[in-house]
Amino acid sequence: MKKKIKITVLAISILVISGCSNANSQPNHSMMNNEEMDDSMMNMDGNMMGNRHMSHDGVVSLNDSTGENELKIPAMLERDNKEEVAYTVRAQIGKTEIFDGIETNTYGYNGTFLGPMLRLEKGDTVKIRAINELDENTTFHWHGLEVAADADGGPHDVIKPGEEKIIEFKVEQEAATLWFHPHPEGKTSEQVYNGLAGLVYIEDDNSKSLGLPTDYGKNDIPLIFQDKTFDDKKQLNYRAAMNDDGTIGDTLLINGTLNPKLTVNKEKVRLRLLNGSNARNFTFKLNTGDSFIQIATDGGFLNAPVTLNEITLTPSERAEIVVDFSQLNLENGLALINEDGSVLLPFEVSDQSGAISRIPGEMNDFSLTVEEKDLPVTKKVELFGMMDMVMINGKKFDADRIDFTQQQGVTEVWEIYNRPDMMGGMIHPFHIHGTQFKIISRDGEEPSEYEQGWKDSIAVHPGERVKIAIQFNHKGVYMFHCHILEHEDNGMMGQIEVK
Ligand SMILES: [Cu+2]
Repeated sequence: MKKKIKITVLAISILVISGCSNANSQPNHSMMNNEEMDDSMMNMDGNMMGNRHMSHDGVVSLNDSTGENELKIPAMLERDNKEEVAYTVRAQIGKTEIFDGIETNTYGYNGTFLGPMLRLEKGDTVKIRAINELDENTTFHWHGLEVAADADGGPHDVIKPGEEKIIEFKVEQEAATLWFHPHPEGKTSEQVYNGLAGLVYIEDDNSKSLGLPTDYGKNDIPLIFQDKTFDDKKQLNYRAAMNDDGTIGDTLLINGTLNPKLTVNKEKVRLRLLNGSNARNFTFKLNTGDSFIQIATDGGFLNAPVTLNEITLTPSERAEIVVDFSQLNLENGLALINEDGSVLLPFEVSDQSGAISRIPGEMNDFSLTVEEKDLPVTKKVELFGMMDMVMINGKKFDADRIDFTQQQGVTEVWEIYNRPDMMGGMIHPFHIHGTQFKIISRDGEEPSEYEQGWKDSIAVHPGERVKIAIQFNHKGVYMFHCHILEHEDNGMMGQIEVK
Protein backbone atom coordinates (compact mmCIF):
# COMPACT_ATOMS: atom_id res chain seq x y z
CA MET A 1 0.00 0.00 0.00
CA LYS A 2 2.77 2.33 0.98
CA LYS A 3 4.48 1.80 -2.34
CA LYS A 4 1.32 2.48 -4.24
CA ILE A 5 0.76 5.78 -2.48
CA LYS A 6 4.29 6.82 -3.25
CA ILE A 7 3.84 6.01 -6.91
CA THR A 8 0.59 7.90 -7.06
CA VAL A 9 2.28 10.92 -5.51
CA LEU A 10 5.02 10.62 -8.08
CA ALA A 11 2.49 10.47 -10.87
CA ILE A 12 0.65 13.49 -9.55
CA SER A 13 3.83 15.45 -9.18
CA ILE A 14 4.74 14.55 -12.73
CA LEU A 15 1.36 15.84 -13.80
CA VAL A 16 1.91 19.05 -11.90
CA ILE A 17 5.46 19.60 -13.08
CA SER A 18 5.03 18.91 -16.71
CA GLY A 19 1.33 19.28 -17.16
CA CYS A 20 -0.67 17.10 -19.46
CA SER A 21 -1.79 18.82 -22.49
CA ASN A 22 -3.72 19.00 -25.59
CA ALA A 23 -1.78 17.14 -28.23
CA ASN A 24 -2.85 19.82 -30.64
CA SER A 25 -1.21 22.64 -28.86
CA GLN A 26 1.43 21.91 -26.29
CA PRO A 27 4.40 19.80 -25.48
CA ASN A 28 2.79 17.00 -23.57
CA HIS A 29 5.29 14.54 -22.33
CA SER A 30 6.32 14.15 -18.77
CA MET A 31 9.77 14.11 -17.27
CA MET A 32 10.64 10.48 -17.96
CA ASN A 33 12.58 8.84 -20.71
CA ASN A 34 11.31 5.85 -22.65
CA GLU A 35 12.66 3.16 -20.38
CA GLU A 36 11.47 4.89 -17.25
CA MET A 37 8.12 5.35 -18.86
CA ASP A 38 7.85 1.65 -19.66
CA ASP A 39 8.96 0.73 -16.14
CA SER A 40 6.56 3.04 -14.46
CA MET A 41 3.71 1.94 -16.66
CA MET A 42 4.30 -1.63 -15.60
CA ASN A 43 4.70 -0.76 -11.94
CA MET A 44 1.92 1.64 -11.65
CA ASP A 45 -1.73 1.57 -11.12
CA GLY A 46 -2.81 1.59 -14.73
CA ASN A 47 -5.52 4.13 -14.16
CA MET A 48 -3.16 6.94 -13.44
CA MET A 49 -0.94 6.36 -16.42
CA GLY A 50 -3.87 5.52 -18.60
CA ASN A 51 -5.35 8.91 -17.98
CA ARG A 52 -2.20 10.88 -18.15
CA HIS A 53 -2.36 11.81 -21.77
CA MET A 54 -6.07 11.45 -22.19
CA SER A 55 -6.48 14.45 -19.98
CA HIS A 56 -6.35 17.74 -21.81
CA ASP A 57 -5.96 19.97 -18.81
CA GLY A 58 -3.20 21.82 -20.57
CA VAL A 59 0.27 22.78 -19.51
CA VAL A 60 0.68 25.25 -16.71
CA SER A 61 -1.25 28.38 -17.63
CA LEU A 62 0.36 31.75 -17.89
CA ASN A 63 -0.41 34.26 -15.17
CA ASP A 64 -2.65 37.03 -16.49
CA SER A 65 -0.84 40.23 -17.29
CA THR A 66 -1.96 42.88 -14.82
CA GLY A 67 -1.01 45.53 -17.35
CA GLU A 68 0.90 47.58 -14.80
CA ASN A 69 3.97 48.10 -16.99
CA GLU A 70 4.06 49.78 -20.38
CA LEU A 71 5.51 47.42 -22.98
CA LYS A 72 9.21 47.95 -23.63
CA ILE A 73 10.16 48.41 -27.27
CA PRO A 74 13.59 47.11 -28.30
CA ALA A 75 15.90 49.90 -29.41
CA MET A 76 16.67 50.12 -33.09
CA LEU A 77 20.38 49.38 -33.43
CA GLU A 78 22.41 52.29 -34.80
CA ARG A 79 24.92 51.61 -37.53
CA ASP A 80 28.60 51.86 -36.63
CA ASN A 81 29.09 54.45 -39.36
CA LYS A 82 27.20 56.08 -42.18
CA GLU A 83 29.24 54.72 -45.06
CA GLU A 84 28.43 51.07 -44.71
CA VAL A 85 25.80 48.86 -43.18
CA ALA A 86 27.94 47.81 -40.26
CA TYR A 87 26.72 46.86 -36.82
CA THR A 88 28.28 45.63 -33.61
CA VAL A 89 26.42 42.99 -31.65
CA ARG A 90 27.77 41.89 -28.28
CA ALA A 91 26.48 38.88 -26.35
CA GLN A 92 26.66 40.02 -22.75
CA ILE A 93 26.04 38.98 -19.15
CA GLY A 94 24.04 41.39 -17.04
CA LYS A 95 21.48 42.06 -14.37
CA THR A 96 17.99 43.20 -15.26
CA GLU A 97 15.24 44.65 -13.11
CA ILE A 98 12.34 42.54 -14.37
CA PHE A 99 10.59 42.67 -10.98
CA ASP A 100 10.55 46.01 -9.12
CA GLY A 101 13.65 46.46 -7.01
CA ILE A 102 15.07 43.02 -7.79
CA GLU A 103 18.02 42.23 -10.01
CA THR A 104 17.73 39.09 -12.12
CA ASN A 105 20.84 37.61 -13.71
CA THR A 106 20.30 37.64 -17.45
CA TYR A 107 21.96 37.54 -20.85
CA GLY A 108 21.43 40.10 -23.58
CA TYR A 109 22.74 41.56 -26.82
CA ASN A 110 24.13 45.09 -26.43
CA GLY A 111 22.35 45.26 -23.12
CA THR A 112 21.39 43.09 -20.22
CA PHE A 113 18.29 41.35 -21.57
CA LEU A 114 17.15 40.45 -25.09
CA GLY A 115 18.57 42.58 -27.88
CA PRO A 116 18.07 45.50 -30.21
CA MET A 117 16.26 45.42 -33.54
CA LEU A 118 18.41 45.41 -36.66
CA ARG A 119 16.67 47.10 -39.54
CA LEU A 120 18.06 45.93 -42.87
CA GLU A 121 17.06 46.74 -46.41
CA LYS A 122 16.90 44.37 -49.33
CA GLY A 123 20.10 44.95 -51.31
CA ASP A 124 22.20 45.91 -48.26
CA THR A 125 25.62 44.40 -47.89
CA VAL A 126 25.75 43.91 -44.15
CA LYS A 127 28.77 43.59 -41.92
CA ILE A 128 28.20 42.54 -38.33
CA ARG A 129 30.94 42.48 -35.74
CA ALA A 130 29.77 39.74 -33.39
CA ILE A 131 31.49 39.76 -30.02
CA ASN A 132 31.18 37.09 -27.35
CA GLU A 133 31.43 38.69 -23.92
CA LEU A 134 29.89 35.67 -22.18
CA ASP A 135 31.99 33.22 -20.23
CA GLU A 136 30.93 30.36 -22.49
CA ASN A 137 30.86 29.58 -26.21
CA THR A 138 28.07 31.02 -28.29
CA THR A 139 27.07 31.56 -31.92
CA PHE A 140 25.05 34.26 -33.68
CA HIS A 141 22.31 32.64 -35.75
CA TRP A 142 20.19 34.75 -38.13
CA HIS A 143 16.89 32.91 -38.09
CA GLY A 144 15.13 33.14 -41.45
CA LEU A 145 17.91 34.96 -43.29
CA GLU A 146 18.90 33.51 -46.64
CA VAL A 147 22.65 33.65 -46.23
CA ALA A 148 25.64 31.41 -46.97
CA ALA A 149 26.16 28.75 -44.32
CA ASP A 150 29.38 30.36 -43.05
CA ALA A 151 27.34 33.43 -42.06
CA ASP A 152 24.39 31.50 -40.65
CA GLY A 153 25.72 31.02 -37.12
CA GLY A 154 24.90 27.35 -36.67
CA PRO A 155 26.69 25.12 -34.16
CA HIS A 156 29.86 25.04 -36.29
CA ASP A 157 30.33 28.81 -36.00
CA VAL A 158 31.39 28.91 -32.38
CA ILE A 159 32.79 32.17 -31.05
CA LYS A 160 34.75 31.58 -27.87
CA PRO A 161 34.53 33.84 -24.81
CA GLY A 162 36.36 37.10 -25.45
CA GLU A 163 36.55 36.46 -29.19
CA GLU A 164 34.79 38.07 -32.11
CA LYS A 165 33.98 37.47 -35.74
CA ILE A 166 33.00 39.65 -38.67
CA ILE A 167 29.88 38.26 -40.33
CA GLU A 168 29.09 39.47 -43.84
CA PHE A 169 26.11 38.86 -46.07
CA LYS A 170 23.96 40.52 -48.67
CA VAL A 171 20.24 40.87 -48.04
CA GLU A 172 18.58 39.32 -51.07
CA GLN A 173 15.20 38.41 -49.70
CA GLU A 174 11.99 40.38 -49.39
CA ALA A 175 10.64 42.32 -46.43
CA ALA A 176 10.04 40.16 -43.36
CA THR A 177 10.27 39.97 -39.60
CA LEU A 178 13.16 37.69 -38.67
CA TRP A 179 15.17 37.23 -35.51
CA PHE A 180 18.56 36.25 -34.18
CA HIS A 181 19.57 34.01 -31.31
CA PRO A 182 22.45 31.75 -30.25
CA HIS A 183 22.82 28.23 -31.59
CA PRO A 184 25.73 26.50 -29.79
CA GLU A 185 25.43 22.72 -29.70
CA GLY A 186 23.62 21.60 -26.56
CA LYS A 187 23.40 25.11 -25.10
CA THR A 188 20.88 26.92 -27.28
CA SER A 189 17.95 26.46 -24.93
CA GLU A 190 19.71 27.81 -21.85
CA GLN A 191 21.19 30.83 -23.64
CA VAL A 192 17.90 31.81 -25.25
CA TYR A 193 16.10 31.25 -21.95
CA ASN A 194 18.57 33.56 -20.20
CA GLY A 195 17.74 36.32 -22.67
CA LEU A 196 19.65 36.04 -25.92
CA ALA A 197 17.22 36.96 -28.70
CA GLY A 198 16.79 39.98 -30.95
CA LEU A 199 14.83 41.06 -33.99
CA VAL A 200 15.83 41.57 -37.60
CA TYR A 201 13.50 43.55 -39.82
CA ILE A 202 13.98 43.50 -43.55
CA GLU A 203 12.32 46.27 -45.51
CA ASP A 204 12.12 46.68 -49.28
CA ASP A 205 10.46 48.94 -51.85
CA ASN A 206 7.27 46.93 -51.58
CA SER A 207 7.00 47.09 -47.79
CA LYS A 208 7.61 50.85 -47.89
CA SER A 209 4.99 51.50 -50.56
CA LEU A 210 2.08 49.45 -49.23
CA GLY A 211 0.78 52.12 -46.85
CA LEU A 212 0.78 49.76 -43.86
CA PRO A 213 1.51 51.09 -40.37
CA THR A 214 5.31 51.58 -40.19
CA ASP A 215 5.92 53.91 -37.24
CA TYR A 216 8.20 51.74 -35.11
CA GLY A 217 7.03 51.48 -31.52
CA LYS A 218 3.90 53.57 -32.24
CA ASN A 219 1.77 51.64 -34.70
CA ASP A 220 4.32 49.04 -35.80
CA ILE A 221 5.01 47.03 -32.67
CA PRO A 222 7.32 44.05 -32.18
CA LEU A 223 6.05 41.50 -29.67
CA ILE A 224 8.50 38.82 -28.51
CA PHE A 225 6.54 36.30 -26.43
CA GLN A 226 8.52 34.22 -23.94
CA ASP A 227 7.39 32.25 -20.91
CA LYS A 228 9.70 31.85 -17.94
CA THR A 229 9.84 30.31 -14.51
CA PHE A 230 11.32 32.55 -11.83
CA ASP A 231 12.53 30.97 -8.61
CA ASP A 232 11.76 32.38 -5.18
CA LYS A 233 14.66 34.82 -5.56
CA LYS A 234 13.20 35.92 -8.92
CA GLN A 235 16.08 34.33 -10.79
CA LEU A 236 15.95 32.43 -14.07
CA ASN A 237 17.29 29.17 -12.77
CA TYR A 238 17.33 27.27 -16.05
CA ARG A 239 18.67 24.04 -14.60
CA ALA A 240 15.85 23.93 -12.07
CA ALA A 241 13.13 24.88 -14.55
CA MET A 242 14.43 22.73 -17.39
CA ASN A 243 12.24 20.05 -18.92
CA ASP A 244 13.74 17.81 -21.60
CA ASP A 245 10.49 18.02 -23.51
CA GLY A 246 10.50 21.77 -23.59
CA THR A 247 10.84 24.23 -20.76
CA ILE A 248 7.56 25.96 -19.98
CA GLY A 249 6.97 28.69 -17.43
CA ASP A 250 4.02 30.38 -15.78
CA THR A 251 5.32 33.92 -16.25
CA LEU A 252 4.97 35.71 -19.54
CA LEU A 253 7.40 38.35 -20.65
CA ILE A 254 6.76 40.35 -23.81
CA ASN A 255 9.90 42.11 -25.03
CA GLY A 256 11.20 41.29 -21.56
CA THR A 257 8.37 43.22 -19.90
CA LEU A 258 6.56 41.66 -16.96
CA ASN A 259 2.81 42.39 -16.77
CA PRO A 260 2.88 44.42 -19.97
CA LYS A 261 0.24 46.67 -21.45
CA LEU A 262 0.35 48.48 -24.76
CA THR A 263 -0.97 52.00 -25.19
CA VAL A 264 -2.17 52.71 -28.71
CA ASN A 265 -4.09 55.35 -30.60
CA LYS A 266 -7.42 54.77 -32.33
CA GLU A 267 -5.76 53.58 -35.50
CA LYS A 268 -4.61 50.47 -37.30
CA VAL A 269 -1.74 48.93 -35.35
CA ARG A 270 0.58 46.35 -36.82
CA LEU A 271 1.76 43.70 -34.38
CA ARG A 272 4.79 41.66 -35.36
CA LEU A 273 4.34 38.50 -33.32
CA LEU A 274 7.34 36.30 -32.54
CA ASN A 275 7.00 33.18 -30.46
CA GLY A 276 10.44 33.35 -28.84
CA SER A 277 9.67 30.71 -26.22
CA ASN A 278 11.69 27.59 -25.68
CA ALA A 279 8.65 25.36 -26.06
CA ARG A 280 5.28 26.97 -25.39
CA ASN A 281 2.78 27.29 -28.24
CA PHE A 282 0.57 30.35 -28.30
CA THR A 283 -2.85 30.79 -29.84
CA PHE A 284 -3.46 34.51 -30.00
CA LYS A 285 -6.92 36.06 -30.03
CA LEU A 286 -8.75 39.17 -28.85
CA ASN A 287 -10.73 38.88 -25.62
CA THR A 288 -13.77 40.40 -27.34
CA GLY A 289 -13.81 37.71 -30.02
CA ASP A 290 -13.19 40.36 -32.67
CA SER A 291 -11.20 39.41 -35.71
CA PHE A 292 -7.91 40.84 -36.86
CA ILE A 293 -6.04 40.82 -40.15
CA GLN A 294 -2.95 38.74 -40.83
CA ILE A 295 -0.60 40.33 -43.35
CA ALA A 296 2.63 38.32 -43.14
CA THR A 297 4.08 34.90 -42.38
CA ASP A 298 7.64 34.05 -41.24
CA GLY A 299 9.35 35.21 -44.40
CA GLY A 300 7.20 37.86 -46.08
CA PHE A 301 3.81 39.32 -46.85
CA LEU A 302 0.81 37.21 -47.75
CA ASN A 303 -0.52 37.98 -51.21
CA ALA A 304 -3.73 39.26 -49.67
CA PRO A 305 -4.75 40.01 -46.10
CA VAL A 306 -6.47 37.17 -44.25
CA THR A 307 -9.15 37.77 -41.62
CA LEU A 308 -8.70 35.57 -38.55
CA ASN A 309 -10.19 35.15 -35.10
CA GLU A 310 -7.07 33.46 -33.79
CA ILE A 311 -3.63 32.42 -34.87
CA THR A 312 -1.34 29.75 -33.42
CA LEU A 313 2.40 30.21 -33.43
CA THR A 314 4.77 27.47 -32.31
CA PRO A 315 8.29 28.32 -31.14
CA SER A 316 10.21 30.48 -33.64
CA GLU A 317 7.20 31.14 -35.91
CA ARG A 318 6.23 34.73 -36.69
CA ALA A 319 3.16 36.43 -38.05
CA GLU A 320 2.31 40.05 -38.61
CA ILE A 321 -1.24 41.06 -37.81
CA VAL A 322 -3.10 44.36 -37.90
CA VAL A 323 -5.67 45.30 -35.27
CA ASP A 324 -7.86 48.28 -36.11
CA PHE A 325 -8.44 50.07 -32.81
CA SER A 326 -10.59 52.69 -34.52
CA GLN A 327 -13.19 50.04 -35.28
CA LEU A 328 -13.36 48.07 -32.05
CA ASN A 329 -15.74 48.43 -29.14
CA LEU A 330 -13.54 49.40 -26.21
CA GLU A 331 -16.18 49.45 -23.49
CA ASN A 332 -15.16 46.30 -21.70
CA GLY A 333 -11.43 46.57 -22.19
CA LEU A 334 -9.45 45.05 -24.96
CA ALA A 335 -6.62 42.55 -24.64
CA LEU A 336 -4.68 39.99 -26.55
CA ILE A 337 -5.34 36.66 -24.87
CA ASN A 338 -4.11 33.09 -25.21
CA GLU A 339 -6.22 30.11 -26.19
CA ASP A 340 -7.01 29.27 -22.56
CA GLY A 341 -8.12 32.82 -21.83
CA SER A 342 -5.02 34.01 -20.01
CA VAL A 343 -4.44 37.71 -20.58
CA LEU A 344 -1.23 38.31 -22.51
CA LEU A 345 -1.38 41.99 -23.40
CA PRO A 346 -4.07 44.43 -22.30
CA PHE A 347 -4.46 47.44 -24.60
CA GLU A 348 -5.02 50.99 -23.42
CA VAL A 349 -6.59 52.96 -26.23
CA SER A 350 -6.11 56.72 -26.18
CA ASP A 351 -8.55 59.26 -27.64
CA GLN A 352 -6.03 60.21 -30.30
CA SER A 353 -6.97 59.21 -33.80
CA GLY A 354 -3.41 58.36 -34.83
CA ALA A 355 -2.00 57.91 -38.28
CA ILE A 356 -3.78 57.09 -41.49
CA SER A 357 -2.69 53.74 -42.85
CA ARG A 358 -4.25 51.02 -44.91
CA ILE A 359 -4.16 47.33 -45.62
CA PRO A 360 -3.94 46.91 -49.36
CA GLY A 361 -5.76 44.04 -51.01
CA GLU A 362 -2.62 43.00 -52.85
CA MET A 363 0.63 42.80 -50.97
CA ASN A 364 2.82 40.18 -52.63
CA ASP A 365 3.29 37.83 -55.55
CA PHE A 366 4.02 34.63 -53.66
CA SER A 367 3.13 31.55 -55.67
CA LEU A 368 3.42 27.82 -55.55
CA THR A 369 3.83 26.71 -59.14
CA VAL A 370 2.28 23.66 -60.76
CA GLU A 371 5.80 22.34 -61.38
CA GLU A 372 6.63 22.62 -57.67
CA LYS A 373 3.37 20.87 -56.72
CA ASP A 374 4.13 18.03 -59.13
CA LEU A 375 7.71 17.40 -58.05
CA PRO A 376 8.30 14.01 -56.43
CA VAL A 377 9.35 13.85 -52.79
CA THR A 378 13.15 13.59 -52.73
CA LYS A 379 13.85 14.07 -49.02
CA LYS A 380 12.00 12.45 -46.15
CA VAL A 381 12.24 13.68 -42.60
CA GLU A 382 10.73 11.64 -39.80
CA LEU A 383 10.40 13.36 -36.45
CA PHE A 384 10.04 10.96 -33.55
CA GLY A 385 10.44 10.72 -29.84
CA MET A 386 10.15 12.71 -26.70
CA MET A 387 12.21 14.05 -23.83
CA ASP A 388 15.88 13.33 -24.47
CA MET A 389 14.98 10.44 -26.80
CA VAL A 390 14.21 12.63 -29.80
CA MET A 391 15.46 11.82 -33.26
CA ILE A 392 15.24 12.66 -36.92
CA ASN A 393 15.13 9.65 -39.22
CA GLY A 394 16.13 7.49 -36.26
CA LYS A 395 19.30 9.45 -35.57
CA LYS A 396 20.48 12.06 -33.15
CA PHE A 397 22.53 15.04 -34.28
CA ASP A 398 26.13 14.36 -35.21
CA ALA A 399 28.18 17.39 -36.21
CA ASP A 400 30.40 15.09 -38.31
CA ARG A 401 27.55 13.53 -40.30
CA ILE A 402 25.89 15.10 -43.34
CA ASP A 403 22.33 13.81 -43.54
CA PHE A 404 21.26 15.29 -46.87
CA THR A 405 22.79 17.02 -49.85
CA GLN A 406 21.00 19.36 -52.23
CA GLN A 407 22.12 21.40 -55.23
CA GLN A 408 22.22 25.16 -54.86
CA GLY A 409 19.29 26.80 -56.64
CA VAL A 410 17.41 23.55 -57.27
CA THR A 411 13.94 23.15 -55.78
CA GLU A 412 13.22 19.86 -54.05
CA VAL A 413 10.20 18.58 -52.21
CA TRP A 414 10.70 17.46 -48.64
CA GLU A 415 8.14 15.42 -46.75
CA ILE A 416 8.16 15.93 -43.01
CA TYR A 417 6.35 13.28 -41.02
CA ASN A 418 5.72 13.50 -37.30
CA ARG A 419 5.54 9.86 -36.23
CA PRO A 420 3.31 9.58 -33.16
CA ASP A 421 4.40 7.53 -30.18
CA MET A 422 2.37 5.43 -27.78
CA MET A 423 1.47 8.56 -25.83
CA GLY A 424 0.02 10.24 -28.90
CA GLY A 425 2.95 12.44 -29.68
CA MET A 426 3.35 16.16 -29.75
CA ILE A 427 3.76 19.02 -32.16
CA HIS A 428 7.30 19.54 -33.38
CA PRO A 429 7.99 22.98 -34.86
CA PHE A 430 10.38 22.13 -37.69
CA HIS A 431 12.86 24.79 -38.81
CA ILE A 432 15.32 24.84 -41.70
CA HIS A 433 18.23 27.25 -41.79
CA GLY A 434 19.31 29.53 -44.60
CA THR A 435 16.13 29.53 -46.64
CA GLN A 436 12.42 30.27 -46.83
CA PHE A 437 10.19 27.47 -48.11
CA LYS A 438 6.65 27.00 -49.40
CA ILE A 439 4.10 24.62 -47.91
CA ILE A 440 2.63 22.37 -50.60
CA SER A 441 0.29 20.34 -48.44
CA ARG A 442 -0.63 19.13 -44.99
CA ASP A 443 -1.80 15.51 -45.15
CA GLY A 444 -2.50 16.04 -48.83
CA GLU A 445 -4.61 19.14 -48.24
CA GLU A 446 -3.72 22.58 -49.47
CA PRO A 447 -2.48 24.72 -46.57
CA SER A 448 -4.82 27.31 -45.08
CA GLU A 449 -4.71 30.79 -46.55
CA TYR A 450 -2.77 32.09 -43.58
CA GLU A 451 0.09 29.69 -44.36
CA GLN A 452 0.25 30.46 -48.08
CA GLY A 453 3.39 32.53 -47.77
CA TRP A 454 7.12 32.14 -47.08
CA LYS A 455 7.93 29.98 -44.06
CA ASP A 456 11.09 28.91 -42.30
CA SER A 457 9.40 27.06 -39.44
CA ILE A 458 6.36 24.85 -39.56
CA ALA A 459 4.27 23.19 -36.88
CA VAL A 460 4.00 19.49 -37.69
CA HIS A 461 1.25 17.78 -35.72
CA PRO A 462 1.42 14.18 -34.47
CA GLY A 463 0.70 11.80 -37.34
CA GLU A 464 0.83 14.59 -39.90
CA ARG A 465 2.74 14.59 -43.19
CA VAL A 466 3.72 17.96 -44.54
CA LYS A 467 5.15 18.55 -48.00
CA ILE A 468 7.25 21.63 -48.67
CA ALA A 469 9.03 23.02 -51.74
CA ILE A 470 12.46 24.21 -50.78
CA GLN A 471 15.43 25.77 -52.49
CA PHE A 472 18.75 27.02 -51.12
CA ASN A 473 20.35 30.02 -52.79
CA HIS A 474 23.68 29.65 -51.03
CA LYS A 475 26.15 26.88 -50.36
CA GLY A 476 27.37 25.22 -47.23
CA VAL A 477 26.17 23.08 -44.37
CA TYR A 478 22.87 24.09 -42.78
CA MET A 479 20.90 22.76 -39.84
CA PHE A 480 17.33 21.52 -39.85
CA HIS A 481 15.78 20.82 -36.48
CA CYS A 482 12.91 20.91 -34.05
CA HIS A 483 12.59 24.41 -32.57
CA ILE A 484 11.51 23.15 -29.18
CA LEU A 485 14.93 24.22 -27.99
CA GLU A 486 15.41 21.33 -25.59
CA HIS A 487 14.64 18.90 -28.43
CA GLU A 488 17.21 20.67 -30.58
CA ASP A 489 19.79 20.43 -27.78
CA ASN A 490 18.85 16.78 -27.25
CA GLY A 491 19.79 15.99 -30.84
CA MET A 492 16.60 16.45 -32.84
CA MET A 493 18.65 18.08 -35.58
CA GLY A 494 20.27 17.13 -38.85
CA GLN A 495 22.56 18.70 -41.44
CA ILE A 496 22.14 19.39 -45.12
CA GLU A 497 25.04 20.27 -47.35
CA VAL A 498 24.15 22.54 -50.24
CA LYS A 499 26.60 22.11 -53.12
CU1 LIG B 1 10.35 18.60 -31.03
